[in-house]
Amino acid sequence: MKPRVFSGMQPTGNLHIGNYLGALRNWVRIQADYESIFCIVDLHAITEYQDPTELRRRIREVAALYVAAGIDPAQSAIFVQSAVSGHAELSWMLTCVTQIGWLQRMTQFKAKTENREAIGSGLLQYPVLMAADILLYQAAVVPVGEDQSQHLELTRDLVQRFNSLYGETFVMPATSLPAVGARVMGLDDPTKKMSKSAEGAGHAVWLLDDLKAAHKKIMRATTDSNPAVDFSNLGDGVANLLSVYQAFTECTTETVRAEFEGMRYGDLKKRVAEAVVAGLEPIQARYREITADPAYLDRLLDEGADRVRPIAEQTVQLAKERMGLYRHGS
Ligand code: ATP
Ligand code: LTN
Repeated sequence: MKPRVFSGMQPTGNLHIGNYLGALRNWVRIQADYESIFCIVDLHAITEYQDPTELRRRIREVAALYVAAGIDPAQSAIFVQSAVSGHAELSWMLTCVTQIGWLQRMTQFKAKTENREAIGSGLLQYPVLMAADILLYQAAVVPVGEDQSQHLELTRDLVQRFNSLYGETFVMPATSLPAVGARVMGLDDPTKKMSKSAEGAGHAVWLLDDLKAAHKKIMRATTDSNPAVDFSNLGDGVANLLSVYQAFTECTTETVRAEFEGMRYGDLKKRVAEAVVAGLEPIQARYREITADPAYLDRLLDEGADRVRPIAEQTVQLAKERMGLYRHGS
């Protein structure tokens, strides 16, 4: 049997090229080598208020983008987290073996709660739910962008703690980061990670951006006061553009160096913009095809949930049995 891979994205906003290069494209690449399970994590999304109508729409949009980017539903299961009750159940069991201090140390929690007064406890619990997602399917590999590394370390700590308290139960999952594009930075501010929830029209290129608009955003990206590419002195903005180019064209670092050393920023941006547009065009074409038939997506998500539910149920039973919960085990 193939080892399992699990990953997910929150339906909290438009997907951007960081989500694609950091995670989604890696999923597409490895899906054939694993029993692949890809989730739309709506329970994570509600850790911050979401307008219900908008959330419903976004769930379908993210699902359609998974397929448009190349996830093959015949090969990989695609489903919505809240359709499988085991996520919430296992999350509670794991909560009880998690120390509050582990959660308070998470940089994402700290960043999201900085200068805020009313903080929902879901935000603190967020990494426990993420651990439940992964452990529910006994996933061996979790392909994500770099910002999720710390959450995966916490998942491994939880496996260790649970297994040592209750006996071997969960598979230890490994993190898989892409070689290039694991942390795409904002176009308007290359010191900040490109993010779904950031404000600012020039911050991110969305996967569904009008292609002309996408081109324009790259042309307007923040660089630095140098006139041309100098590899001995690369500013953050230029380094980000070069890695976006390398990720989209799948060329080597040597090729990038040879092609761009000494090139003026205006010309560099044009090349990067062309590479991004060429990468987005087929995704958008497939997206239009997929969304032309709404029933297709419903079917696909129902089938995905039906496929993974028995695995989830088995793990929940096992965890209950190990913990001595009512009527499980002898
Ligand atoms: P938000 O910033 O609103 O929390 P997000 O853009 O980080 O949202 P997520 O749903 O949290 O999006 O992330 C989905 C996947 O995309 C994760 O695997 C994450 O690591 C990856 N990812 C997110 N942003 C980037 C980025 N800028 N570069 C590379 N990978 C990214
Ligand atoms: N926290 C992740 C989304 C996520 C996830 C997961 C990723 C939820 N559950 C399980 C990998 C495996 C994020 O990208 N913000």
